[in-house]
Formats: sequence, structure tokens, C-alpha cells
Amino acid sequence: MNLPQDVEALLLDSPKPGSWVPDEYDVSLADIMVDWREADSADVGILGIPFDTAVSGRRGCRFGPQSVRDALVFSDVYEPGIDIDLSTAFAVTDFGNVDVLYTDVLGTHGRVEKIVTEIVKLGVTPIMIGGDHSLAYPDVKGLMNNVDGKVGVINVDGHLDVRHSHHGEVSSGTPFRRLMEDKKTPLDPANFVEFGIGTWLNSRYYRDYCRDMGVRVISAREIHLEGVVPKIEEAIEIAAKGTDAIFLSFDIDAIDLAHVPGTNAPNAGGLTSFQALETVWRVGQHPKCRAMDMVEVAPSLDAANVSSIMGAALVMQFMGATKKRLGRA
Ligand SMILES: [Mn+2]
Repeated sequence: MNLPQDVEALLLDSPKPGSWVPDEYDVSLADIMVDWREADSADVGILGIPFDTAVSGRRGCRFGPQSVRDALVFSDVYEPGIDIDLSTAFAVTDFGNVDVLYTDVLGTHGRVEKIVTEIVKLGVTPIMIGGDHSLAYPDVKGLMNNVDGKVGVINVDGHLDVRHSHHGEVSSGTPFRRLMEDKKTPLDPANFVEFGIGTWLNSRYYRDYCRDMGVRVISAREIHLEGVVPKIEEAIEIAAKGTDAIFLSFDIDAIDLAHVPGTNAPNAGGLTSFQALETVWRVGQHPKCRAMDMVEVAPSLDAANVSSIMGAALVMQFMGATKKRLGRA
């Protein structure tokens, strides 16, 4: 595949994940993933964004892309529960990492938007591995730049991420307010869902902002008490209504701290690892779902690598769902 030269210049190679093959019949993602320059085409492509400068609390998710890639080593490309095999009739590529500007949030966002725009233009479904959640803004923009109509967004997150850009400062807590209040191509709040919002992590002020804007906020408690499947179906219906595409943004801190300790702001009472996987499986196979980001895995805060392994599983699940969406499963 080819990208414009000025975009290629913004991409850094990342080490190819190793292949862990305890058995000749096991196939790991590393066995089927091809560097983007060597691929004729691809159905999905991962893009690492090693950037956490916009985190106000505990940093470390700039090392997420590398730790999630390392965790992908242990992923087999077959999942018996959903009976999806990524090793047939499906092409996976790796775009490497964005050459980020560590002291420049908006400069980095500009680079990310440019790259994601071109990847979507190639017809590839991108999976951005963060990095902090400020990146959802350029990630979503990259999809919007390729779509004539509206784009719906499902944000799976412990946090609302609709803070004011305090003193004009953009942070990992501001992406969805920025998207909704964008002057050129605003995200319609009627097509935006906050999914899995956590327990003692969000202020009433921002909850009221969402309500006043008409954003559907689905708390983790509501999901636990009423069931994850009907809540996913409701979220999809909102994101799909009158839109041409859906973006799935997945902040790993939507998942309970027992499953995901390795993140800036762990979440007590969050989603289980299964609920998270099922959410990705169902959203990802919707005909309009065209891109995903998975953010906020911070390996230096982790225990036994489980948060990176969880992040890798979400990436694999989205690939499986994409294969199903494309009618190859
Ligand atoms: Mn977030």
C-alpha cells in the first residue's frame, strides 16, 4: 500500500511482535500481520500512538502501543466462542507508530488526524492503540474526513471526558466536548453515547452538561443491573440513527480495576472483561462501524501485564467483529 509521502514521513516503524508458537497448529497474530509497505491491501490496520502528554494524572500510557503489541504475541487468531478465524480471507497490517511531538498536544493531534484520514481513505479499518484519550479527537476527525454524512460515536469509558479545555488546555478529559462543540464538523450529541460510566469518578456538573446536550449516558451500574446486551443494542441504535459511520472509542478504564489496574484512573465497579469484549464484538460488526481506538493502557501501572493483555484482546475482538462485518466469516 502507498500513503502520501508527507504522511509516510510521520510514521515510525515499530518492532514486529514476536511469534510465540508452543505448537505447530497455533497461529499468532504476528504470523499473519504484514507491514503496511509490503501489503497490497488490508482489511484492518493497527496504528500505535505513543503519547500521554495530555494526561493530568498518572502518565505512562505512551508505552501502551508497545506493551499491547507485546501482548498480542500470545493471541491466537482463532476464537472458538464466536468461531472467527482471522488467518483466512482477512488481511491485517501494521502501520507502526505515529512520530509524535512529546511537548505539543495539538501538533501531535494534527499528525494523527492526517494519518488516520489517509488510512481510512485506503479502505482500511483502523485500530488506533493509545496513548491517552485526548487522541479520540483526531482519531474521530480522521474518520469524519472520509464521510459525507454524520458520524456516530460510542465512547466506552469510566469517564465522561467532556471537561472544559481549562485555560485553553486540551487534555485526556476533553475530547468529547471538543468533538461536540467543534465549529466545522461537530459530533451530533444525539448520535453520541457514553457507555459504562464509572462510579465515583465524574462530577455532577459534567453529567448535567451531557444531559443538557442530549447525550445518552449509560452507567456501569445500569449495565450490571439490566444486562449488557440490551444496553449495547440501545447504544448502537443511537450511534447509527441517521449517520453514515460509527466510531468506537474504548478507554480501557471502562473496565473494572480488578481486571485493569494498569491505567491512570482505575475504576471500581466498571465493566467486566467479558462485558467489554461483548461490547466490541457487537458494535464492531455493525455495518456502519468503520474505526476504533483503544486507549489509556499504562504498563508501568500494571500488575502481571493483565491490562495490556486485556487491551490486546479488545484489539483482537474488534478484528474478529470487522471480519464478520465484511462478510468474510
Ligand atoms: Mn477517557
